[in-house]
Amino acid sequence: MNGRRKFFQSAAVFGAGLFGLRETLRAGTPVNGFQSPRGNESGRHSSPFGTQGPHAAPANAVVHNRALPMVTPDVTDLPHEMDGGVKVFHLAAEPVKRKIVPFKTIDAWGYNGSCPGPTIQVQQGDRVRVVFENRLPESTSLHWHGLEIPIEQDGVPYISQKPVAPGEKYLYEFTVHQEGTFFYHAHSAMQEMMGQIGFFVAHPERDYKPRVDHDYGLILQEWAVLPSNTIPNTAAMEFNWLTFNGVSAPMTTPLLARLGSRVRLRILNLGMDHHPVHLHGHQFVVTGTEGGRAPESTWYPMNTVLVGVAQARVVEFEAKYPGAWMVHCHLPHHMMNSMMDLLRDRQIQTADQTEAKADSQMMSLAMSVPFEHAHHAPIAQNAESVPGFPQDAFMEMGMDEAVEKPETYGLPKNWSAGMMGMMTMIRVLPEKEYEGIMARKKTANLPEHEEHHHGS
Ligand SMILES: [Cu+2]
Repeated sequence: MNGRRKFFQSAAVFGAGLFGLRETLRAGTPVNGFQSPRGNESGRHSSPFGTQGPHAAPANAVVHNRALPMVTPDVTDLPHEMDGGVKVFHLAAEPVKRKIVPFKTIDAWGYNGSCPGPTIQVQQGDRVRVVFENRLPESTSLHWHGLEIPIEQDGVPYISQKPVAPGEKYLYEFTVHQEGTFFYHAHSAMQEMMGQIGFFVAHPERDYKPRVDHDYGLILQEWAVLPSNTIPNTAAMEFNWLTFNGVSAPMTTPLLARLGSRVRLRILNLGMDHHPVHLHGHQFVVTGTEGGRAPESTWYPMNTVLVGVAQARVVEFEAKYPGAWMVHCHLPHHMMNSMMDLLRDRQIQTADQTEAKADSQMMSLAMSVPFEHAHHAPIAQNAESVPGFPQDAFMEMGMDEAVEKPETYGLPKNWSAGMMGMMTMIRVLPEKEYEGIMARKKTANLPEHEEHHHGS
């Protein structure tokens, strides 16, 4: 016991000074700057679509400001410019280094320095042009998943277009007559598994009812990356890293909601598995799919929604209860990070395990990772004699400081030890606390972010 206590103390000291954690975090999360600061959370006061949209609200419509934009935590929005009545976006497919947790960076492929790619948001009825550039070492194309557009725009190599060769540009242009949660992706299976996907959200011409106060998007992805390796094995059928918007818990940025507000969550899956996504403490209704809005007559209460491959599920709920509520895939192995990675050549075995061994494993981890605190919850005196031990005993690692950001402000100490894999939280906050965090975000987001902007 004594030995362990000592180890954990020294691990704490050792881990604390290792890196400039803030820098590590920022540098590893590409173009994480402008998803939020103005308007998104307050929602009612501004729109990223400005007033220049080609479609004035019909005279008889209830005019709030248009379209509360969706926020994609840990992923940025793709800006556009106007060319006459056309919204023009620039999208480049390219290799991306993605820090998925503080101690693991992978070589994924994505768009504009981001994996998943930046979120495209348009208004139903918009004419959209995407100037696409291929900076990958091989040919690719862009498929617009779920959109009813002419076959020439469908983005399937050889069938609807010539593959876009490395270094080439390609123009996509179409009118979006639908509303809903769509996505873009490469139409090549292995490229999809390298991360080539992004949201394409079409906001409805008239607001959905009831209106929501917060709108969040999560992309589910899975990766097979061997220990001490950075390149996903796209042929693997077993996955050891599971991400929301390209990061695993506890690096996922918590979603924030005002107490009493209505929240929309759009969940999109492109991988090899279907994911049952569960929300704690509240019931939700499924208000839409990858095909658009679902009629209210089809809504019924639930708290776990199965998001199948190539599907989107949109859920809404009233944030009635204050607290930090988990949102996570409920497959047990998807609620973990790859321990093999941390232990490298060693591994936790459910036979022949001793505390001393576990301690030495934790030590190897603490020395390679900027943890300020490595620990595990109490175990029984006779734990080692109980068949099956250990299970979760050595998995919990506090790294609050390594993943600290305004959205984590005020969480209980070691909160990060309880979060792994495809997991985030929605923090339902009373007005004052909510505004406090918003103020912190504003300060944190302002100047330095520009320096780390990778995109183009
Ligand atoms: Cu899952």
